[in-house]
Amino acid sequence: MYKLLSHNDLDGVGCGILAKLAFGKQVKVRYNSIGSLDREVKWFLENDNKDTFLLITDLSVNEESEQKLDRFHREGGNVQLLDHHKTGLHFNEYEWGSVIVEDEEGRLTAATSLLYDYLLEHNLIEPSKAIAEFVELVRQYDTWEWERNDNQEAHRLNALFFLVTIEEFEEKMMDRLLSSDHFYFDDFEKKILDMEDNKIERYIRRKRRQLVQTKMDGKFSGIVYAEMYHSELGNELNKEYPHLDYIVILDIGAKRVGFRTIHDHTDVSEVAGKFGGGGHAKASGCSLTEDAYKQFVAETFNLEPLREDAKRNRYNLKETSFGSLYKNQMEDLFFLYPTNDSEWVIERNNIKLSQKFPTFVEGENFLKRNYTTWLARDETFVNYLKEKVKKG
Ligand SMILES: [Mn+2]
Repeated sequence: MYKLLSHNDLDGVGCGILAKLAFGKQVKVRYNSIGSLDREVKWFLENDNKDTFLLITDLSVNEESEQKLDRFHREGGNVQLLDHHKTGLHFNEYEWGSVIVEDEEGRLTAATSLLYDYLLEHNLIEPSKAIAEFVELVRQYDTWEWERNDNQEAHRLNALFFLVTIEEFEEKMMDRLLSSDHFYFDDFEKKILDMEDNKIERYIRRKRRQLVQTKMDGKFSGIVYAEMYHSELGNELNKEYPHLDYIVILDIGAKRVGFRTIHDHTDVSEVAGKFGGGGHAKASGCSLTEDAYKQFVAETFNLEPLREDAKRNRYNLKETSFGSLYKNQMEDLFFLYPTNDSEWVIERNNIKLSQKFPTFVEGENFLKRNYTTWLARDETFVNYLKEKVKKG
C-alpha cells in the first residue's frame, strides 16, 4: 500500500492524480493545508501499517515530524518526501528527502513534475503525452511561468480546479489522461470557464475604480478591498497603474492583507515582513494586525479613488511630440511635453516645474505619484489648447 500526503492546491492535487494513475486502488491520498500536514504524519506513524509506503509531496513537515520520519526510515519504513520549495532544501540531507527547486535545464519545478519524474524513473507509471502535457500545465501554473508565456490553458486549468470539487477534478482529469492522446478541456468546461472569465473581468473593472494611492517607506502602492480573485486583480491593477510599486489587497472579513507586484524593483515579501507576514518577491501576505489596519485602512479611508486615464481619446494621447494633458482632483492641469533637447518637462497650471525627465514614462510617473493625476479627456485638452492660444 501507498499513502500520499499532499498539498490541497492544484500542484498538490496534480500529485494525487499521478499517484492514483500509478498505484490505482493501492494508494490512499489525503490533501492538506500547510497547517494540517504534521497531524496527518503523526497519525500515519502511530496508526498506519508499517509496510505502507509514505509519500509526501508539495509540503514540508516540521522539525518534530522530521525527526520521527527519520527514525521511521532508519527502522526500515518507506518514506519519500518530494518538494520544490526553497524553504525545504535541508530535507536533501536525508536519504528520504528530495527537494529540487530548479531542474537541470534551469526550469523551475513543481511538485507534480517532480513526482512524475520520480514515478517514471522507478517505472511506476506508463509515460504518455497527455500526462506530460497535464504535468507541464500544472508546473507552469505553479511557478507562474504561464504568465510570462501567456499560457492561458495553465491559467484555465487552475480556474477549473476551483470551480469543481477536488473529487470531481480528480475523476475528470484521470479519465481524460487515461483515454486520450492529448490533454484538452471538454465543451462543458470551456463554457463554464468562459463564464468565469467574464465574471472576473467585470469584477476587476469595478475594482479598478476603487483603488486609493498611498506611500510607505518611499514606495507607492494602490489599496483595494477584495475577497476574491486576488492574483488576477493584483496582476491587472499593477498593469493598469504601472506608476505604483505594488498593490495592497485587503480582505477585511478574513483579516488578511495581500501584496502583489509585477515589478522587479520591488520585493513585496519585504513589505509583508514588516507586518509579520511573508511570501515571495511578487506575491506575499500578512494578517491584518493593528499596525496594518492603521496603515492601510484607517489612514487611507478618506482618500478619493484614483481615476483611470481617459481611454477613448483621439487627440490627448501619451508620449506625443505635441504633449499630453493630465488633471487631478483639485482640477489642476499638468502639461507634459518634450523640449528640443529631448527632455520632458511639465507645466502645472501653465507654470513650468523645475524637474526635467529623460523619458516620457518618468515624467508621467512623477505626475501620477506626486499629484495623483490622470490623462485628461479630449474635451479638456482642446479647451486647454484654445486658452493657450488666446494667451499667446
Ligand atoms: Mn507547489
